[in-house]
Amino acid sequence: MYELRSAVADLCGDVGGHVDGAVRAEVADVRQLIGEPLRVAVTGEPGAGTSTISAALRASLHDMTVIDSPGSVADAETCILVVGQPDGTPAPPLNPTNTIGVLSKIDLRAGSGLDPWPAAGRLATEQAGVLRRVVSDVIPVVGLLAVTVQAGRLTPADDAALHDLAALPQDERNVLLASDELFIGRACPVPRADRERLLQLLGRYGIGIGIARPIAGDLPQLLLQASGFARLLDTVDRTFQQCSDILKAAWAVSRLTDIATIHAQQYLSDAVERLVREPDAYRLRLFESARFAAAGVVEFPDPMVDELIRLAMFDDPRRILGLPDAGREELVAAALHASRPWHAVVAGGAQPAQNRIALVAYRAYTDLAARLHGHRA
Ligand SMILES: Nc1nc2c(ncn2[C@@H]2O[C@H](COP(=O)(O)OP(=O)(O)O)[C@@H](O)[C@H]2O)c(=O)[nH]1
Ligand SMILES: [Mg+2]
Repeated sequence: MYELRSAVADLCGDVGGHVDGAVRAEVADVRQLIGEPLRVAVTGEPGAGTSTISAALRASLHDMTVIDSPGSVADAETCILVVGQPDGTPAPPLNPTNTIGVLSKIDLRAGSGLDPWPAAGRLATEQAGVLRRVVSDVIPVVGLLAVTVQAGRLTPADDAALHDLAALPQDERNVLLASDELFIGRACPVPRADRERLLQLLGRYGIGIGIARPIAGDLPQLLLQASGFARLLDTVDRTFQQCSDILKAAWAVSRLTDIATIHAQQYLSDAVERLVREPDAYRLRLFESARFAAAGVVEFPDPMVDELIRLAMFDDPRRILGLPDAGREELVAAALHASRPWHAVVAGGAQPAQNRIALVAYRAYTDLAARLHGHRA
């Protein structure tokens, strides 16, 4: 299989022999990074819960490098934006092709004792709309519960303390769980230090779940479910990990382009240009188009932007066309059908930037149809 990242690594090797000094070192750096695991930078406003999400991801992802980068965005192929206060400060210049949004601390958004999930789901959907030029989705989570479970922080002593709390009269439990101050400060048979620790590990939402669990309930399992973290891991897997070839290659190409520009290095910029024009590298052209369209730099209707993203990110025709069960004939027809609106953009005399992107998409669909057709013969 053609690997984009190998093609870019080869380019780095070749260019290294033709340039020297700082440029050679920077190109060697890029080559080195291409071979390393995919990096995800986790960013957000201070206090949004960035470090907590980073720690939970680090404990869960074994083939990705997680960079906790509050404030500014670290250099990485992918990004997770932790949304703190909705309508807070403007989002950093990120892009839906490689950024997932997370709405964290959702347990703190509901009144005490209430299920935060219904409101969190609505708020996340609303934020996903507001941030649709910045992130591909906004996923609500309780980061605190995710890190406590995934990093294995709960001890048998914590479990025992939860059991002791569960044995208290219902009224007493309700009062304890009414506020952090009452939970820590009120006289109670469970030692204060134990309660402080539980509050730090689980928050009142998690403690409530621990207390209410059925006798045979698996506590980590229940807490993880309540954290909503599985959906985030699944999205990271589907849209980052499974697309790591294009994400790493696109990142490297954009780094190399920057290096060529900064150092006015013609040999390097020519080499990048040649690579990007190669027929096998069409997904790099698609990725660039998807990036511009998704960020709103070039205007297209949302469904067309989604098509560009799928064309750039996925290899599997069924995933690109959104037809998981289709046979070849149906896929060929769908690819040709999907090419038409893009052809119409080109034929309609659009702006040059729109035109270029529409041509790239049109060719991608017609090539896909031809490839599928060829397979059948
Ligand atoms: N209740 C609750 N507290 C959280 C959650 N996530 C983080 N926190 C707490 O919020 C505080 C700030 O979190 P941190 O991850 O350090 O935020 P950062 O400044 O964005 O890195 C810490 O005391 C965390 O324990 C959450 O999902 N629920
Ligand atoms: Mg932090």
